[in-house]
Order: sequence, then structure tokens, then C-alpha cells
Amino acid sequence: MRKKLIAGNWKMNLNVSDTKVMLNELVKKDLNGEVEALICPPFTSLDAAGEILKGTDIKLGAQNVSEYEDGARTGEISTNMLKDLEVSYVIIGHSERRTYYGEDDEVVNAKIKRALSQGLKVILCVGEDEVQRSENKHEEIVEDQLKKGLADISENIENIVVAYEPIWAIGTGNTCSSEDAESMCKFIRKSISTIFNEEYSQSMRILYGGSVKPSNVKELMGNENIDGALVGGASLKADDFQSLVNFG
Ligand code: G2H
Repeated sequence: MRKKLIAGNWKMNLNVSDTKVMLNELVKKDLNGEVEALICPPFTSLDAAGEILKGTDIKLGAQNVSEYEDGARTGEISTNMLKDLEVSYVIIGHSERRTYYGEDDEVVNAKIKRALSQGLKVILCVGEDEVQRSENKHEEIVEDQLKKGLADISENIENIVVAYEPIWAIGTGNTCSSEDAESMCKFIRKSISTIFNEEYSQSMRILYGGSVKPSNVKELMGNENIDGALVGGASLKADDFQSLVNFG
């Protein structure tokens, strides 16, 4: 039985004061304990968020990490720095990082290896753009991202979560239909069984992301191969995040 995961990706939103207001409200709310809840604020809010979430069941995640251990890498954040702040998850390969910051599959692979080797859990994002979808290349693109992103990885593979995020559905309000999301998550599970093995593919969690909100989360979560959601815009308010976690 795969435990559902609802992960809030705040992106470049909410400063430290906003973070404190949101999370102090969230920790007072009743959340379904059967669902794992995760908040990934900007780096600047990790410390404050960690203080508020300490002792609760809500996990803390980061939105990115360096593939390097330490040293002269201006502007970068290491796995060690994240672990020091009790971060347990890191999002790697989000399409916004691939598109705006030139992260390719090789960099994504190096980041995943570094994070897994340091005991962090990884949410690997994959997904096709609008043109690739219209050309019916979505499966090919996603399979390629999975193969390259997960190449030569053998340790701590149980700490990998995959998030299917079709780029055309991100922040646009255009949700992928529940059927298409399920079909791609099922395809991802099949690909994972080839990359690793069948047993692992059955236990690995696969999330859907892209304009998930309180009004569509229940239908999406009702699918056999969708084990949670990576949520951007609708994760910024405590009420909305509670509704997402309590989707049932
Ligand atoms: C996709 C998602 C969160 P949103 O990027 O990862 O964002 O829910 O705003 O589409």
C-alpha cells in the first residue's frame, strides 16, 4: 500500500514573515494522518519553517540542491546545509529549473545521486511540453527523462518519488484530464520496472502535478497509479493546503 503524498511547492513565493503566518495557521488544522504532507518553501524560509513544523507530522522539503558537496559555488545550497535544517525531501528537475536555468538530464542525475547518497528523499519531476504532447511524443520524452535522470543509481532507490508534471498544465489552470494523468503515471510505473525492477515499481510513489487544486484533487487521487500531488499555487494558503491533504 503506497501512502499518498501531498507536496506543496511554494516556488519563489512567501517571505519569512509570510511563511510564519501560513505555517502557524496550518499546524493548528486537522490533517488526515493517512496522507503524508510536505511543504517545500524557498531556501530563505527553511529555517523558520523547520522551527514551526518541528514535532508535527508535516515534513520539510527544498526546491533544489547543488550536485556538488561544498566549496566555491556562489549562490548554491548543499545537501549538508539542507540536512542541517532537518530537510527530508528535495525536488529535483522541476520543469522551471530545466527551462529557465538550463538544467539538463545529466545535471538532474548528478543532483539525484548526491541527494540520495546523503539520505535525502528525492522528488524527480518529469513531463512533456505542449508541442511534444501535440506530436504524441509525451511517452518517449518522459521515458527518456526517467532513463537519463535515474541512470546508474542503485543506492537508496526507495527514497525516490517521481512527479509527472505536464508543462502545459503548470500554473496555467489547464489540468491534465484525470484519465491522461493516470495513463502517464501508469506508463511511468512501467518504465520504472524496466529501469529498476517490478517489485520496486509497485512500491514507488508517483505524483501528478500541474494546476492541482482543492476542486480537482479528489478525482485525481482516485486513480490507481496516482499516489499524490505536487502542488504550486494552491499550496500557499493554509485552508487550501488542508483541503488538499484532506481530499478524501
Ligand atoms: C507544477 C505545480 C507545482 P502549479 O509546477 O510543482 O505548480 O500547481 O501552480 O501548476
